[in-house]
Amino acid sequence: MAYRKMSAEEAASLINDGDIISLSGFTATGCPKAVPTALAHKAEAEHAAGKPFQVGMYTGASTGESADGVLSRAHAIKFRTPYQSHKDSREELNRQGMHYCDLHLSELSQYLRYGFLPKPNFAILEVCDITEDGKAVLTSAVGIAPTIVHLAEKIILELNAYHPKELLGMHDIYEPADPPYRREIPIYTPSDRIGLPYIQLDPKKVAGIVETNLPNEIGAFSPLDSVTKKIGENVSNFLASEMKAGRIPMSFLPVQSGVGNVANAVLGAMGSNKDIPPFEIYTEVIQDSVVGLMREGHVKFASGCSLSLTTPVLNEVYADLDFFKQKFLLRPQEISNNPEIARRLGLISINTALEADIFGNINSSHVLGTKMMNGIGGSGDFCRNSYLSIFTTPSTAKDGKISSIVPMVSHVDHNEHSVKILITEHGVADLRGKSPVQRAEAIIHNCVAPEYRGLLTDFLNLGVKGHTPQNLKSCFAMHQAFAETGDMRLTKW
Ligand code: 0RQ
Repeated sequence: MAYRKMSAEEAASLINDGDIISLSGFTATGCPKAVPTALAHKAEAEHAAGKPFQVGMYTGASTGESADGVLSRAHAIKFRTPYQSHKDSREELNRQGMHYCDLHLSELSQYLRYGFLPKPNFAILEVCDITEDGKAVLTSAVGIAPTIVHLAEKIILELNAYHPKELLGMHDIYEPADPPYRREIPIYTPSDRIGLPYIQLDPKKVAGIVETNLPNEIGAFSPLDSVTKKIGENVSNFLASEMKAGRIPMSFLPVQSGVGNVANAVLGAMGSNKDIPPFEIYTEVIQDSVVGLMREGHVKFASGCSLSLTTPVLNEVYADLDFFKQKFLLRPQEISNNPEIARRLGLISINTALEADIFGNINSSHVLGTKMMNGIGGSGDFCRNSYLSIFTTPSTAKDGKISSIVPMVSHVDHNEHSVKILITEHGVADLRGKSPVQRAEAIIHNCVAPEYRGLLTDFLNLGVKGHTPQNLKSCFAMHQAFAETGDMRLTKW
């Protein structure tokens, strides 16, 4: 079958107001770029003509400037799930210009198959190759692509020459059956292959192919500072001590590590710790630090959902594809983040908190309780099901005016029952097997910044009776102080 080649504008013209589009990719990698950009222009033109134009949008995770950025600024998104991290999309949803459903990333594909959300009208995929009989090779991420090609009425392909066709073999495409027919997912080690190296789609559904040559849009990391470096050291020293204590096998366990600057720094520190043996990664985002660690032999293998690499580092991988194809495997997020597999493999999961409370609850998503930052992402998939769930955070934000550790989190993403370890630049609080008061003591003593330690100790000693001595009257006083004065450092409760 010969596919119809078309321009991005022609492809965008097929999409109507009220349609739902669904995109390949995961973080700003592997996402279509030309068609969403043309769609944003179409929306602007329609709005200028006084006509409504908005679409629903399903993605793997966040996207980049050429999808979330342009579409948010064009006010072209009505509904969005499951994760975003672009500043303009954040602004749009926080002013309630779009409805945003913040969802565990492993769940979206089955959510769609179960009919919990409407089926998409369009699946827009970035591919590096497509055969006449519909074998599509994805680029640097998988996301929800295997599911949306089946559910969508029409498929638009962006054939992006930036990514080599030789990526064939880096993906492992597998979609589980739905209950009551689902069986175990047969992954027993991070490198196990269980599916196909391409997506089999129906060529008859392909509305057109848009040819592009565009790089991914992953932003650079902030340089390591003394705080992120110390957090990294604290995590790696803690893991080495767990090994010595016999609670992590000498061969180590597969590691999952989250998004952002802190997560990138933590992995780097693990690689340079001599007491940690070479390890495997079973995660969703593979960030820059992994590539160096692989070359140095510290990371043996990485299974993920996306190569969330900055362009220079991705180019390095593409220049040495024979080496890296033996080392990386990209899976759908339904599999990379699967609770069954996280529990079976015994993952060590390391994610970043925006805020933690003294009793061990974590807020990963909401700034000061109301403003969405990014979303829960995969942190919930991993936190609840891993062998060891670690959260890291700098102890303060905004030059010490915010304590990341507060009496009660202003929004709960992960609760005290799942969070096992909290680590800041000051130290490690091991929460395993502790009562609420014991957890609070460990967190205040080991993790809280010195200038907030007295304040939080006094909070704990306010004399509240009960299993969890939470003072309901004062538990948000630090947040309120920040809202009123721009500083959480209260003088009294
Ligand atoms: O603000 O941007 O104005 O400087 O929050 O803080 O320290 O740079 O954090 O880049 O490591 O990201 C939780 C957002 C951390 C990320 C989060 C302010 C701070 C700064 C960012 P500025 P840092 P990082 C798998 C796992 C959820 C999803 C997840 C995330 C900005 O890791 O999105 O884990 N996680 N997925 O100043 C107010 C506080 C604050 C605060 C920090 N307590 N109150 N502002 N900040 N603490 C991957 C995927 O799911 C795809």
